[in-house]
Amino acid sequence: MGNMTTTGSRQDIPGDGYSPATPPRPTAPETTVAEPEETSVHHVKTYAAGIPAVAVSMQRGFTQMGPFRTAKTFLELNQRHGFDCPGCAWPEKPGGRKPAEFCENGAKAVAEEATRRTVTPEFFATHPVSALRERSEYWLSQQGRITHPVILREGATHYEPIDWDSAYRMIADELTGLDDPDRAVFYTSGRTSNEAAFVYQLFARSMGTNNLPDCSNMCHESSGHALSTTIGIGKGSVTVLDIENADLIVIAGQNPGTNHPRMLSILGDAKRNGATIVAVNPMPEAGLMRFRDPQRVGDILSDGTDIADEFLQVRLGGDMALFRGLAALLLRDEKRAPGTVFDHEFLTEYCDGLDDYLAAVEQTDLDEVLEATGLTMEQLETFARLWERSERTIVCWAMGLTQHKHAVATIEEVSNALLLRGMIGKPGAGVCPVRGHSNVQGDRTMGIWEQMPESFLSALDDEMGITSPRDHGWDVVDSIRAMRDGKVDVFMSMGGNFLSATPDTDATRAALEKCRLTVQVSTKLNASHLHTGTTNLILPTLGRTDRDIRGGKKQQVSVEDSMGSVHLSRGSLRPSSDQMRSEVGIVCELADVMFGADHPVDWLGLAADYDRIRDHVSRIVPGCEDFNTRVRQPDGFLLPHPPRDAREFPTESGRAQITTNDLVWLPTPPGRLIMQTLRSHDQYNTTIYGHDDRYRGIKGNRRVVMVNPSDIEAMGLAAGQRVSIISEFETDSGVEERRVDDFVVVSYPTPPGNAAAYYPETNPLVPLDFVAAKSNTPVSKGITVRLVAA
Ligand SMILES: Nc1nc2c(c(=O)[nH]1)N[C@H]1C(S)=C(S)[C@@H](COP(=O)(O)OP(=O)(O)OC[C@H]3O[C@@H](n4cnc5c(=O)[nH]c(N)nc54)[C@H](O)[C@@H]3O)O[C@H]1N2
Ligand SMILES: Nc1nc2c(c(=O)[nH]1)N[C@H]1C(S)=C(S)[C@@H](COP(=O)(O)OP(=O)(O)OC[C@H]3O[C@@H](n4cnc5c(=O)[nH]c(N)nc54)[C@H](O)[C@@H]3O)O[C@H]1N2
Ligand SMILES: [Mo]
Repeated sequence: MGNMTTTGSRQDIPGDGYSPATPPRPTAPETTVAEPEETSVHHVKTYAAGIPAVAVSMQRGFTQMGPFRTAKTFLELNQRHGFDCPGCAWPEKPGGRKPAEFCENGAKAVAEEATRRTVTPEFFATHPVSALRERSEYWLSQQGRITHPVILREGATHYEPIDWDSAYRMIADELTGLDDPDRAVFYTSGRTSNEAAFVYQLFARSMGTNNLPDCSNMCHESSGHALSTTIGIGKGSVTVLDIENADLIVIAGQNPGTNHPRMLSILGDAKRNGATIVAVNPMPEAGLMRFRDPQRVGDILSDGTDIADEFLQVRLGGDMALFRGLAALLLRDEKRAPGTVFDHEFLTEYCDGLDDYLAAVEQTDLDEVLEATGLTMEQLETFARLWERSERTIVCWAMGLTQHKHAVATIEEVSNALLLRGMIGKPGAGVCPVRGHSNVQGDRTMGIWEQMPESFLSALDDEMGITSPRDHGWDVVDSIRAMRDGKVDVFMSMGGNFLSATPDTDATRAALEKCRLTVQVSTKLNASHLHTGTTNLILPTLGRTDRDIRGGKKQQVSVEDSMGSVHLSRGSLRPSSDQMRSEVGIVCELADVMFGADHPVDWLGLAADYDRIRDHVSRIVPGCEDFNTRVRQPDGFLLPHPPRDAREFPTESGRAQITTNDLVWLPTPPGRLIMQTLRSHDQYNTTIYGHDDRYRGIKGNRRVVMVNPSDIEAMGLAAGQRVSIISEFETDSGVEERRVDDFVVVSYPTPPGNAAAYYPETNPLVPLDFVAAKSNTPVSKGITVRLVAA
């Protein structure tokens, strides 16, 4: 399998030390949380899922929820009449859903939300904020669900309870008193439902600002930007059915075994249908290598399915060079046998920009490609051969492509390679940016974006009777800059953990502390509640799993998955406190206090019946017509996607754009490493479940830096040694440095010159101004660092 040399043994399943065959059965949820002690490093796993994954799921459920709630919760997860998994945005397979349509990490995400542990006013009375600041994100998130609205008043040492009406009054007074509505910023994290997202952006725009940064700015913004340019719509062009029917699937910069485990089942199906799968990744990720489907008895008993047929262990940031190199070989072969490689009919009928691009491809220096990618000519030739033979090619990607300086250009290069062979808008082929948060794509559809197009704004104004501002607002990075520069008084956050998720933690902390009022609508405690504006409010909200009753009616919300399919989600668990309110309720009640009864929007009416929100949306968002009826169909409905549906490209010229960019890659400077920040198997973004990274064989500590053994030796270090990581960032006035201490060096088969460490512990190393061209996404996967012995 490719050039993978360092792997663990596949026989090590029963004794891997993590996976009891039968999970323990505590009768009540556990309540004590210990901080971690030490690191140990085992073999890198070469398989994912299987029995250990099932055992972990059940154990997580018991620990957080107790047995009864566990059974109820897992039975309803991702079922037609249940709730949508808050874990990731991977779609459920339409039609026959399997009895347990979830994965180990979905189960963890659910257990974390449905936990019976609680953070009450008594908790806040006994824990001063100064003490909570010393705690890790792990400890904070393990305390459980926040039960009551609480306020941290100016100069206070503790949070204290506040009633909802006073909280709304305080926010409304602050917002009404602003000199300029743009002195307020409204952040959204991608778990927010369509309905909540819609009323939230309506609130911000009614107030007069487009300052609607969201987690997508740090996530797939580069994909949206690139695809809008190339195919005219910033969303993926394939469905699950396409994946099952593709004959070549390339998975670049994505770790599905951990972050989208349900994707592995579908990849397994695709393989059984004859697909070849190519993994492009600096890390030999377990999920890409071998997969045991816990839903297939045969797989559990055997070694499972080899997922990747080819493993291209690319250097960090080498993907643009890989796809340019591919194009160079395609051009060479097309010249040798004209008409056999390129899809000329497609190119002539649908595409612009071919000649300029081929002129650039002609100039490709293949030696540079090999240096940039770290691959061999043989691997590049194999990749080209697979690409040329494929009739139905799909490229899937995630953060490994989007979080680079040249992310937009890289994704445009991927798109070029597909367009050359006419791989957009036919069954089994296309682009597949795999989204992160479970509703991050839906939030955008509902208007959460600082630069929504005029077509949306004017439809919104006509339907709702408001006048939306037209100037673009601030995204995440620009919001932090504005806070830093004293331009923001009020920061509100609909979910998420703004402080820890954003780059340059120290700078962001200082920026947040400059606000007069910060407000978080949250389910669980996190660091953003502890480094705040002068006054801070935490408003406790219902999650996906919670029953939501309003106006005497059981409400349901909707979400859009990674492939543009919209469906309902209904929570059913009894909330941990009667003080929690739904996100929709919170926004609408606040708006009612703020705008009064004369406002053109009937805010309280919307909160009493979410169908009314969907009715408005159905008249504003193309493709959502008849929302309430269609979303109640068994699998919901699919939003239109002109390139996928009809090879129509809604670009300015009406044609797909083949784009030409200068080749960029990331050489490693002498004595330095290029480092990526990524997720372990035991976290959901900044919510840390535990300190093990099972598939990578790392146990007991997250403050580790994974380095190739040859680099460890060259730097005169040793595995297990404690180091500081110092990042270097060139500016006009010299090199800026940032530093984190107390990390342990782990010897790991990452490419020479490349390193990896976990997010969010390493976010202090990512400079605020180090962003991707065009998308403004923080460069979390390509920072220059040096390691210094402690
Ligand atoms: N359990 C769980 N599920 C999640 C999340 C979670 O935290 N936990 N987060 C959710 C969210 S918001 C998101 S966005 C997704 C994230 O899903 P991923 O994008 O899979 O997440 P990362 O851990 O950031 O992994 C990036 C992968 O890209 C590789 N990579 C890094 N740099 C490069 C590069 O330059 N080139 C290539 N080819 N590969 C590279 C890394 O080695 C790693 O395998 O997952 C979602 N699902
Ligand atoms: N260095 C580095 N930084 C990164 C990344 C990286 O790979 N490397 N990845 C980036 C990516 S892809 C993303 S998406 C962002 C994630 O950024 P965010 O979305 O801001 O962060 P999360 O950790 O997902 O937010 C967790 C918090 O959300 C709240 N929450 C959970 N569920 C709900 C809910 O249903 N409703 C409400 N109101 N609140 C809820 C809880 O209080 C919890 O503490 O981080 C980005 N930052
Ligand atoms: Mo994300």
